[in-house]
Amino acid sequence: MKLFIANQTCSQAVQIIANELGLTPELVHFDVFGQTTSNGEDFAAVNPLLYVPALILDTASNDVLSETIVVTSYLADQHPESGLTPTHGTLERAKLDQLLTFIATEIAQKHIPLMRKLLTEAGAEWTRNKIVNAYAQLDARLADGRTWLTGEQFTVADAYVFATWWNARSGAQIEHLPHLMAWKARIDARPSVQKALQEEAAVYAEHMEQLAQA
Ligand SMILES: N[C@@H](CCC(=O)N[C@@H](CS)C(=O)NCC(=O)O)C(=O)O
Repeated sequence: MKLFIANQTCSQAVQIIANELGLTPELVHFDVFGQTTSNGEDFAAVNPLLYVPALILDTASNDVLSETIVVTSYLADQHPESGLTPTHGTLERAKLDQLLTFIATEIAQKHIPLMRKLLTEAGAEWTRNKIVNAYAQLDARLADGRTWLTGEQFTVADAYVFATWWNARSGAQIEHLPHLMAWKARIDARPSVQKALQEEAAVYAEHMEQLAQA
């Protein structure tokens, strides 16, 4: 498999899940600003929307999966024994999908115009409040002492929140949320997460070096 990632983006969620499963996709870095890839491939041919993550599967027709929720859930579903996703069709799964959709729409996508400084002052304040409220919902889940967002089992939802932890870049203040901050310390220490960050940094540095020498 080949996974297209970008530095400090939601593609970390797929790396984390791959690491949890012991999968080792080839990592290709996409520079979202210059729009080049670390292996010279044309990323537009992989995902015309130019969004990471995009995963090329080892199927006969090299199918491409995109959308963070879909890629992470697909990989986890191939390994049900991992517990990273509950079984399709169960209420537990519906609740996980509800949480993943919430993370995508209320956290991940709301950060992007803030990070790109595309909003008016009023728009930025409204959006930051929405993000803080969304994180407060996650904090409230964790208030009962659970280790991970859905209970004692680490899931794709934990990986997704980690991968979109952009509050410092967007100016959303969430340091007052104690349960969420404790969750962050736990996930920072997880080996699959540390490996993802190290491998992302390595492929990013290699790509930047190539560009500097070009
Ligand atoms: N709907 C996609 C969006 C993914 C997305 O926003 N990717 C960002 C990085 S987190 C990206 O590739 N941005 C490139 C750009 O905006 O040009 C998903 O949920 O995976």
